Amino acid sequence: KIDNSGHEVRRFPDSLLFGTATASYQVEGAWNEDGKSENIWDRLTHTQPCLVKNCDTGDIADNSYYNYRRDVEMMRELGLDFYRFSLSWSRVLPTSFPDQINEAGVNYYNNLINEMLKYNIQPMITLYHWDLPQKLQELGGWANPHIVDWFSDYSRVMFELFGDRVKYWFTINEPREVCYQGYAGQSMAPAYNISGMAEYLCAKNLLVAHAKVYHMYNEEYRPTQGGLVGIVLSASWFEPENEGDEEAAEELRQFEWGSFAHPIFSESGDFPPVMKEKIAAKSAAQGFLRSRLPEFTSEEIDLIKGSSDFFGLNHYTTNLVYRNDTVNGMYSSVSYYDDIEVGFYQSTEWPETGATWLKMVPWGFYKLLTKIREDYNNPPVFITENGCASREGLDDDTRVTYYKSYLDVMLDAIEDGSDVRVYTAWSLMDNFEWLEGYYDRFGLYEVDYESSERTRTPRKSAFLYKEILRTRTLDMHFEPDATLPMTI
Ligand code: GBH
Repeated sequence: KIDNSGHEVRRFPDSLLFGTATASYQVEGAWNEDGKSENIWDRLTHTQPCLVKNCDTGDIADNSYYNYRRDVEMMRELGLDFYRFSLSWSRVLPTSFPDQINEAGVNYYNNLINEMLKYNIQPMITLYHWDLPQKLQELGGWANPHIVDWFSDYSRVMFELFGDRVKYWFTINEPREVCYQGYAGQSMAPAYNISGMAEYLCAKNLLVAHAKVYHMYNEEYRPTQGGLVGIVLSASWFEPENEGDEEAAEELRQFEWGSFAHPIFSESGDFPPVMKEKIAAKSAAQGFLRSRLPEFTSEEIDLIKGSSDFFGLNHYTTNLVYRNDTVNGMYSSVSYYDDIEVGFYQSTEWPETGATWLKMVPWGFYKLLTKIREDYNNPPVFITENGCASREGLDDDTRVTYYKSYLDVMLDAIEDGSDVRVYTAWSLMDNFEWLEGYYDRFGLYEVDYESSERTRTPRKSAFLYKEILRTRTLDMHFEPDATLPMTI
């Protein structure tokens, strides 16, 4: 289709929903107010402060606990169909358990939900976006199999409280980051750093917990509440560095996201075969009496298989992969990367954005969507996060180019038959970017951290997104202007 000025303009499917996302610890602030208890990010930022850039904390963040009306106003300015946010477990259940429900915390989420619904903006809720109550961490967190019950009980209370109005639920955001960064590594709370061991326990327990909650919703709440529930996986695209590296690239894909996608979305279920084989062989050679990758029972395999109404996908960037069986020069050491035996990096030729790990590689997004369609029998895909970082300032031309080019290839994948139903820009506004503090900015709106109001101002990309949502088309030549007034 050609517009008046002769440009190619592509139309999005009428049924595609557009929104933006945030997460509780990244935006809410009010870390110890109105009865909220401590979570693992409160603990990490307060006891190891300078692990985070500039020693930043989420104590105040965007102060959304008090600014929710402005947040909804921004959603209206953009013309969003939905807004994805997460619940702070320790805000609603300060003891971690359902014996005490914190009314003030519940009121906050009710106010936010009701304000959105007033303007026909659908709430999409993530139950767990990384801020585990500290008490549960001290009991082992996701490495303790009892988390299956803890997470089920918490989720049940949330379905009871909000499920009359909320029709889209995400159980867990990015198991890969939860387990591989938080338990194997130390770039996420709780920073256990027990690689080759803790992440696999975490993965197993997390998948069972997710599946239990899926079935609980499916059997007990769906009949009356009628919503959808699924998981959100992070997946980078992994491209072989050379032709001979396809096997290495595929193995990395299976470890990085197949570990969570295969048990849920494949026909056979269970962890990916290559992951089971590699870890079992490594474990035996290292003198372990059993594989460091725990096994599922056949009941658990069946429970997990098919336990998501859609493939929730967070995608940001692409890496090149090569075979490396002397990872870090420490072949005999027990670790996740030693189990995989690959190395990866980003090409210096790819355009940079404001985050060191995030280069702009739209064709990787296309390849990933194609692979999901082919490997998992074309599931409905919800893009639950996509976006890039910038620094301060309203002229975020790189982000404008990023969104145009990633949406363009998403349309290519849809034309090929990918069943993409939801697209979510990360993020509505700048927020606490975990170990990067407030340095990496992902917002369509800039947040002024010098102002006590945490003033929000639309960037160029906000005007682009608004135009895309208004017209439901993608015009590669549209040039947004951030000096215009933003209207509703
Ligand atoms: C998402 O994670 C999160 O869901 C969201 O909360 C976050 O704000 C958003 O992305 C933006 O980061 O190469 O060692 O520096 C994305 C997961 C985070 C995985 C950064 C790769 C880089 C690790 N990615 N991480 S490193």
